[in-house]
Amino acid sequence: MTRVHRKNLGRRELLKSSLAAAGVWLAGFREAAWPEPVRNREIESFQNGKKLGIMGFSDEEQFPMGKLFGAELDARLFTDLSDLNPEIPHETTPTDTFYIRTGASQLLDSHTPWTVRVSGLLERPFDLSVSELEKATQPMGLHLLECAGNARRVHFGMMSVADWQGVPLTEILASAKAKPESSRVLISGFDRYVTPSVTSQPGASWIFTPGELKSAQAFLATKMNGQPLPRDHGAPVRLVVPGWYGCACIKWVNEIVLVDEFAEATSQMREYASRTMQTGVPQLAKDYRPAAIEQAVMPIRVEKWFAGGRIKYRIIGILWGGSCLVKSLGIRFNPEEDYVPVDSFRQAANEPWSFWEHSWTPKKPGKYLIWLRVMEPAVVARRLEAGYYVRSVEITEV
Ligand SMILES: Nc1nc2c(c(=O)[nH]1)N[C@H]1C(S)=C(S)[C@@H](COP(=O)(O)O)O[C@H]1N2
Ligand SMILES: [Mo]
Repeated sequence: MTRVHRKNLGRRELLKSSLAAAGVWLAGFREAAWPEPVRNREIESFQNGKKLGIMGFSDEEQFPMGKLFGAELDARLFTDLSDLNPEIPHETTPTDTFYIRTGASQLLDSHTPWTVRVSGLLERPFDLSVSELEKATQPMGLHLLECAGNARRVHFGMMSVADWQGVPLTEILASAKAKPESSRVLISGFDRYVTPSVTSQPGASWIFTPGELKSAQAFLATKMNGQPLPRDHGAPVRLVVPGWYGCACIKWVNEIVLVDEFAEATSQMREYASRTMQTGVPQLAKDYRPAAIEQAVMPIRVEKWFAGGRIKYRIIGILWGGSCLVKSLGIRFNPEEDYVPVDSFRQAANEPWSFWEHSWTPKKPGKYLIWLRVMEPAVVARRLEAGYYVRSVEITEV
C-alpha cells in the first residue's frame, strides 16, 4: 500500500485492508518508531525524592530466583524480573539467569556429531550438520521467550530476553524440494529422559505452516548472547519462533519433517492447547491457531519513595507480546480506585519488551490488586483481561 493511499483511509478501513496484508503489516509495525515517552510531572517528582525501599508483591511464594533446581523435565530456573532497569530499553537477560523449563536430558549423547534430519514430503531427504548450521549462522536480534505456563506463583519468572544468532528456517526450507502435497513443517527435538517427570510429558515437537515460520521470522539458534547455546537451552541447536510461546521453541532440534494437511497434532501441541488458547484440543495440526503471545502488561516492581513532601509509590512494569503498538495503558488499584492512564510508557516495538512507569499515592493503607489494561478495544489481550498478570501489594504507610 502506498503512503498516499494509506492517508485516505479511515481507521477502520485501514485496519481491515492492513489485516488483509497481515504479513507485511506486522513486519512494518514491528519496526515503526513511536514518539518519546510522555514524561509527566508526577514521574519527574521522583528525581528530587528519596527511595525508601522496594515493596514485595503479596501472595507470591518464596522461590530461589535465578537459580537452577530439579533435573531433566522437572528442571526449572526462574528469572528475576524485578530488577530490570527501564533506562536500558534493550536490556537482555544474562545467559546464566535466563529461565529454564526442562533441563538437558542425561541421555543426550554429546560425543557423536549432531545432525538435523530433513525428511518427509520432499524430493531428497538430507542431514544438516552442526558445522553447516554454524557456517550459515547470522545475527537474529533480541527476542523474548515466555513459557505458556508462566505464573504468579513463580513471580512470572518464566520469561527472559536474549540476543540470538542462528539460521532462518526459510533458508533451510529453501534447500528442500518440497512435494506438492507438503503443506506443513514438523520440527522435533530430542526429548527422552532418565527420570520420569511429575509434571510434564516427554515428547517435544510442533507443526507450523511455512507461512507462519516466515512471518514470525523463526530460526534455528546456535548461539545466545554471543556464546554457543548452553546444554540446558537446547545445545547444539534449538528453534526460536519470535512472538510465540516457549512451548513452540523446541530445544535439541534433531528433525524437520515436511508433512501434509492431515498431519495429527503432536503431543506437545495437545499438552499446551489450553495454555496457547486453542478451542478445545484439536486432533489435527491444521486446526491449531498460532501459539502467539497476545499483548500483555504487568508490574515488575513497586518502589516506596519520599518525594514532593510525601510518601508515594513508583510502579515499574513491562509490556510484551502483541503485534501492534499500544497507544495508551490504564492502571487500576483495586478495590479502591478506578482505571487511570499510566503516566509514562515507551513502546518502540512489540519485541522484545518495553517499560512503563506510574506514580501512585494511595489514600489509605490496605491490600491492593494492581490491574493493567490496554485502552484500545481493537487490541486482543485475553490473558491480560482475564487477570492472569494481576499482582497485589500491601500498603502500610501513605
Ligand atoms: N526438547 C524440548 N524442547 C522444549 C521443551 C522440552 O521440554 N523439550 N520445553 C519447551 C518449553 S515448554 C519452553 S517454555 C521452552 C523453554 O526454553 P528455555 O528453557 O531455554 O527457556 O523450551 C521448549 N522447548
Ligand atoms: Mo513452556
